[in-house]
Amino acid sequence: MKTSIAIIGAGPAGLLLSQLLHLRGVANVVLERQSRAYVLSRIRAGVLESTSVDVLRAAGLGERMDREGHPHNGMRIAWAGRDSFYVDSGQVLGRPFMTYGQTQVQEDLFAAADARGQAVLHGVEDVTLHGIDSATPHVEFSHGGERQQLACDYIVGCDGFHGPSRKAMPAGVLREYEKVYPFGWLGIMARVKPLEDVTYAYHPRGCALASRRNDHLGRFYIQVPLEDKVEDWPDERFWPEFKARFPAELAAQIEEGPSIEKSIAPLRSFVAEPMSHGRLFLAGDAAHIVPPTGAKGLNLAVSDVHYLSRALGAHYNDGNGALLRDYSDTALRRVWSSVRTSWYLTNLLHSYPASTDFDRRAQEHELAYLQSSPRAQAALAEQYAGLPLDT
Ligand code: FAS
Ligand code: PHB
Repeated sequence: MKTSIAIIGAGPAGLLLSQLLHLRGVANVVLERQSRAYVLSRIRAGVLESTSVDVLRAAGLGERMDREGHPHNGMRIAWAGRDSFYVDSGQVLGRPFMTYGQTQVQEDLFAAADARGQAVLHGVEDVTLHGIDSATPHVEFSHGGERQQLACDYIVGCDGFHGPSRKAMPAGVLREYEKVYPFGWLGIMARVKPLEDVTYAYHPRGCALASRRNDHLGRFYIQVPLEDKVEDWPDERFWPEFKARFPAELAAQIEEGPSIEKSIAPLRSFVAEPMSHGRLFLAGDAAHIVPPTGAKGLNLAVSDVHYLSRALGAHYNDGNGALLRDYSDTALRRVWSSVRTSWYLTNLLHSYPASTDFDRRAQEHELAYLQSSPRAQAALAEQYAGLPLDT
């Protein structure tokens, strides 16, 4: 098999890159380890920055998102049982961000791939990358019981944090930056009326977040100790704890109901630099991980492939390699902006086990300052809802 671009991974990064490359006339093949059903079964992100909405619309993926997605002109922060405040990103950016589930984005991406007759090979195993320092790289994999080769001009690793691509970088090339947080997030999905706003709560008992997928489907999270398991949190324990972390007037609006999905994820920040070497490029979680506090993971996957598809298009269509050469630096500017925002919000909104009284007082006064300062809120608003892609 031969193509121009070999894409490893059919998550949001891989499938969106495939669509964007198709629109620029650049041939590509997507290799995915899991079945389509498994990929679609994963419950993950829910917030799309205004810039991600633009990229998806430009890629011809806006019709259902605009019909079923929910625009938001800001998000709400509640803390320590006091009144909450609204960070008005619509006023700062002049446009809304969107809640629209990653599952729905993924469904739309698969539908677009089917519509264009895209080669997406599911069930591939033992993917190995070869020749990334040569002009003729290729990918080897097992599929349908046979060992196969995909010759290409470039390989793009969209295979998530645990995939083979980042590990295929030659020794000594990568610099890795990591921060592991001393807690996790328990997330549930429930068929209940959600709060109107994406609402974060800081409380000494821990962080909580109320989000939504549609008017009848809410997505709810609480900070939990790292050692907790899903079975430690039956619904009858979850709901009182969740509501205890919100001020009374918000807690009174929270509708309880049976969870239809429940999972726990640890929180970490991770960045691998550079995001390219020779003929290998990394995009999405293959290169970076952010704690979900800033709703940045999916949005960084979108911005990475926006930059990379533009660069590959310039290379193939205009013979201009400059954007490709600058891809890593360009993508990393936005990655570190989002990593910092996620780290800031994680520190602002979580109760750290090792916090001293001093730490807690300083945290409360940071929240009080944010609540009191339109300028501080404007800075957070633009970083949360969507910095311009080309700053
Ligand atoms: P993905 O991990 O989505 O996709 C990688 C793909 O590569 C997968 O389909 C995988 O099967 C495939 N793959 C891996 N190894 C392979 C191999 N050897 N061969 C072939 N294919 C291979 N982000 C938010 O913004 N908000 C959230 O609330 C949020 N919650 C999350 C909860 C969990 C449990 C997790 C794990 C992540 C969460 N994220 C969240 C982050 C998440 O949305 C990612 O940022 C997003 O999926 C990134 O997309 P990709 O880079 O495409 O990686
Ligand atoms: C979600 O809707 O799943 C969501 C929203 C905001 C976050 C994280 C997750 O920060």
